[in-house]
Amino acid sequence: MIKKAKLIWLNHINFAPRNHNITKTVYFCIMRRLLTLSVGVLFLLVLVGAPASAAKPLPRQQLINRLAKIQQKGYMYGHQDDPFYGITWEWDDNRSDTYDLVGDYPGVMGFDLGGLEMGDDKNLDSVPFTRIRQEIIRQHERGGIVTISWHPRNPLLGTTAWIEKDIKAYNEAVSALKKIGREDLVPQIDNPKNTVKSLLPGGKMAGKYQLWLKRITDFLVTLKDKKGNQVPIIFRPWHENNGNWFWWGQANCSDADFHAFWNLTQDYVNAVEVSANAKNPSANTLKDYIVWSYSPNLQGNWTEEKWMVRYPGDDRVDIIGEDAYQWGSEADFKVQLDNDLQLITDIAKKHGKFIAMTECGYQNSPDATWWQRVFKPVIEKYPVCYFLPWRNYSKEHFGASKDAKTADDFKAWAKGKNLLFVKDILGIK
Ligand code: BMA
Repeated sequence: MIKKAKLIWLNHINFAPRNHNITKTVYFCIMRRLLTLSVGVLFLLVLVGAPASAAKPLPRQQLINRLAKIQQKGYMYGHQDDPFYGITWEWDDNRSDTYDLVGDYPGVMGFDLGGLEMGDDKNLDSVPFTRIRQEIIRQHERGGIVTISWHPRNPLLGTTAWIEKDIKAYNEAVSALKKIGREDLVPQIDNPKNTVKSLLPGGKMAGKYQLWLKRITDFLVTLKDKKGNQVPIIFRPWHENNGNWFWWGQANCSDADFHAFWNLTQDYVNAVEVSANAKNPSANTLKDYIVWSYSPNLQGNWTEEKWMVRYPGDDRVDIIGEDAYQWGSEADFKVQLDNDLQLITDIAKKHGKFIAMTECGYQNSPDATWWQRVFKPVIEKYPVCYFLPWRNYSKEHFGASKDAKTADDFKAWAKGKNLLFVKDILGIK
């Protein structure tokens, strides 16, 4: 394009001198030579510059560029565990609540690696990792986008990701044992608030955490398309870290330890080598395939200063997400969501990042008009790149489905131009 544009410019420029003291013939002869010379130089420049300009952007950059273009068009629908089960079915192949309702797959599909760190065959929601791998590749090959979260167990206590629940269960067991006079059976546990610290270099569980990271990355490097190329992903570890429910939450580890932990995780993952990509030889570590998403939970009254306390840094984050469910009243939810989206939009603009609703929904969809009446008017005020309702299964569902009360409302929304599914983003590379 540049080459052509320059030539056009050379052809159109007015070379005629204002002062006619040389003949026209001599003048045009000189100008023709100059023109030939310029074209030659231009040709050489193009040749010399060729290797640099031919270098393809890294796959992670391609995904970032694609997100930017998609965002111009609208916002994508995302859904957790979409192809594994829905409100009324489980483990069918090639089935999706989203597809059954709107005839297309979510633009973004979410998958969770919780349990992989233990060497388990299935994740915390009973999805076999072989199936997760297969569906990640399928989503990529159909032209959709993949995001991965991780709810690992507590490495110090050997329990779950939910430290609050674990401590409650422990305390209940202790009082039950005390009641029957069997204090001697009370298991001695480490202080749960030391969990993150124990994983850092020099910590009691530092070696175990290296093994966990190895298991996670051993899986990530197997995400290859039919041509053997690594699948680019959005990775979203240590989410909802401003809450107190996860062991990496703000109430359970210091901000300094959180930063050290994020960096340790990211630096390990990024450095892992992947097999060669013939079309893009410079893409050779996981770093080149991962878009990093940082996603605290809905707070409703953030200040920028408070929000920034745990932000890993501009060189470490590409997407600023937020997990936001309506648990309480509709009025509170709307105000809180609006406040938070305003704040993260401002931060994202300043720092050159995307924003996304990395988890969301209203559990079991009790309100038939929730999507368009409550959720849509708020998110449409902001440049949200995608929103991802959590999983649909019989006991707990958040996403679109013909089996949910919200089916008609969501279907009507999906008919509009802004809500994007895989077919809507296929042409956007
Ligand atoms: C939570 C719930 C749990 C689930 C976990 C990980 O929000 O949906 O039932 O195990 O996410 O998917």
